[in-house]
Amino acid sequence: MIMGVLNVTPDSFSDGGRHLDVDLACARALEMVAEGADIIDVGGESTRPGALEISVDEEAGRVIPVLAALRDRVPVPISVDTYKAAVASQALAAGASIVNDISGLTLDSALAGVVAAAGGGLVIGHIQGVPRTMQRQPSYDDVVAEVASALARSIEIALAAGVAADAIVVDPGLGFGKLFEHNLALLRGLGDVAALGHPVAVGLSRKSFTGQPDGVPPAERLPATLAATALAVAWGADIVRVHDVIETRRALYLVDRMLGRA
Ligand code: HH2
Repeated sequence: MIMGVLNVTPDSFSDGGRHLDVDLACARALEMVAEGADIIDVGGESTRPGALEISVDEEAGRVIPVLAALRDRVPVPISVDTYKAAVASQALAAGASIVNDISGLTLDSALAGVVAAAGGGLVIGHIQGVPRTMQRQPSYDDVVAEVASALARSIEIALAAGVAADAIVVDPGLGFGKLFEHNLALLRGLGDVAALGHPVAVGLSRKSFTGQPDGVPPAERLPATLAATALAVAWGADIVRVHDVIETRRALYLVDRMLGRA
């Protein structure tokens, strides 16, 4: 499945500032659906390395009007990209049916209960630290084992709060407190994440590791993004979170055919 990224922020590293206006955001959501997106992921706070946390009111003020406008116009599920229970609760009431928590329930302990009460879906991501400082000194002895066991702990918390087992997706959190080699190890080890028994999402679209070794800027990272996305799907990703929906759809058509899956 393709999860199309819609950042309603001034500062996201790739699409920041493009969809701050509600009409522009809706237009991009509808465009992504027409291009083949299976889920639209609406975010109101950038979690790029170094990003500062914003208030609940500021984040909700960005995403809620967009969710309300999309509610009856978008024929696919909408997720809200937030780790804050107070934002998630308003978003679920406004039309989102999935909460995409990059922190895997580590930054706001009330989030699981909010998702459970609404009967929503939950994407559990992995992060080491918090966005502001996560890339300063990420450190692991065995990144794949540590991420898998942290995700397993978060799954337990979600289940204990009443989130349905079949509504949980796991995500290794590429770039969230991870060095280049950590991201590569996690991609190679996606099978261990899949072994947790839930669908696996990955977000690698235009992230800085796709700009190596030349340090190319986000606008020039699509070729490496598509190559890595193809391998991620072959290695176990079920959902890919991307900025470039039509390009991904075309690439994955061939990948699925090559894998004998379609
Ligand atoms: N990455 C970002 C945001 N949300 N959600 C999931 N499940 N997985 C990810 O890897 C992931 C995510 C960061 O990317 P982006 O939204 O493009 O940038 P920013 O945080 O600057 O808004």
